[in-house]
Amino acid sequence: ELTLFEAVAQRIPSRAAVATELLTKHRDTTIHELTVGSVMMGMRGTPALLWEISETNAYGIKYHGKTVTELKQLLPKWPGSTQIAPEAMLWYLYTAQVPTQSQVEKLTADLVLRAKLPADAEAFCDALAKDIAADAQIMMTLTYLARYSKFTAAVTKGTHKNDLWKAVLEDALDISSRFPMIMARVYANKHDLPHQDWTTELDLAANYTRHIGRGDDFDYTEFTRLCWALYMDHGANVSAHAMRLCSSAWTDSYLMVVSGMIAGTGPLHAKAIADSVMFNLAMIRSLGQSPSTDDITAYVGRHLSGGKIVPGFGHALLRVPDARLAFLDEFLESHPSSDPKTHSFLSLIKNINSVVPDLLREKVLTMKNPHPNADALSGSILHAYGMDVDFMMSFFATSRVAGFLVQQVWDRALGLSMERPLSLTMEELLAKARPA
Ligand code: NMX
Ligand code: MLT
Repeated sequence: ELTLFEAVAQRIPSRAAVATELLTKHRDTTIHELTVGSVMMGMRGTPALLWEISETNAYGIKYHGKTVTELKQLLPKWPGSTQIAPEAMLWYLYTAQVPTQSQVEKLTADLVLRAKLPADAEAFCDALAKDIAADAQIMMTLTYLARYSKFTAAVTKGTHKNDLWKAVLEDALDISSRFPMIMARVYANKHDLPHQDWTTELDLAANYTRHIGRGDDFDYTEFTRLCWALYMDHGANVSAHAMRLCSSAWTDSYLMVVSGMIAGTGPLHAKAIADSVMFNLAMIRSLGQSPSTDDITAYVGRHLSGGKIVPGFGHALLRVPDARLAFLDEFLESHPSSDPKTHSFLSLIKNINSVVPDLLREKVLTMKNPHPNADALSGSILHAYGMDVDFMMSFFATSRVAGFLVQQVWDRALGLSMERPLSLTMEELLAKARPA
């Protein structure tokens, strides 16, 4: 049975052959016409970045040709769990192969053993002031850990560029397990909980929930597995694009990951998860626990009249409802809360999500997709499980980062070039656009 390193090594020649064909036979073939709109409007719809791990378009995402629904049937799960094991998803993203249960178990044991932070990094993390936002503490600890980058060490040592992917894969696996470990450590520090040693008896999600004092809550662990498997990749979104850019310049994997997190702090991107929760809570404070549809419509209408964004709605790429939302909905159906207050809170969020699209259609005529995106529900479920809003971006970044690190390994395995598009002024653009 192959190890992950062997499985990646085995796949490289066939993928390198495709890259060579593209670069030799088809290098000058036109695949897209660039318009003024592409340049002026954030490159929407411009197919410009090579992506090895998924095809993401207006209709959703396929990982190596398969939908999440298909992968839910195919990929191994942990005993007693109904969710894709995130570690199995990770293996699949790296190799395009469905792993055996024992391959997932061995990968997971390896990840858990890598999770332990060096003592100086633990001390650094523990010394951070508790009132620094969780996301910032996690970024600071990752930045500190850059001194341990095996990729940087390999570059400094003068390793042949064809072999750098191996050092990136080492960093990638270290970070994929250290990230949730750091998040758990920061949570425990902020909540005065004792630290737990991670055990190879448990998968990453179960170690994480145990560390944050929620090991007995099986549904919480299941929700964690669901989200970590579901959010690993979504193509060239803002945070992944930031990481892709840094990766292209051989930035070390720890700092590259921090670049993605910084990009995620934008309210139009991952901060929308926390913002959606805060928006909903503010609405409840203003309208009470069971507002009518008319009350919700009037409240959101006033918000829109102020020229503000409703977090959790719209999408830059998807032109169909966000498939991840259906998975979150299905989770709520199959794991109803026994607490009536939580149950009614989540029912209200679902009601808000069903009322707002019509209002957006009416009030924001230019909006291309008024449906709720995954962020309209994900954070509220986490909130219902008791998670503080300043951890929410990191909770989802845990898996986005692990997924993007797969891409970084392939960036180096395929020897992709540094990103450096041309910039142009509006005058240059006008000169190109105006008829001669
Ligand atoms: N609330 C109010 N106005 C909106 C919203 C919204 N949720 N979404 C889009 N618009 C406006 C947008 O500002 C733009 O206005 P204008 O014509 O004045 O420039 C107009 O509608 C057209 O926007 P679109 O072309 O439909 O969307 P775009 O690609 O520019 O932006 C988002 C996509 C996701 C940035 C935008 O929908 C948004 O800001 N949503 C709220 C924040 C959010 O939920 N982000 C998370 C994204 C998804 N995710 O899963 O991470
Ligand atoms: C994401 O998962 O990053 C969001 O859906 C945003 C995007 O894909 O642009």
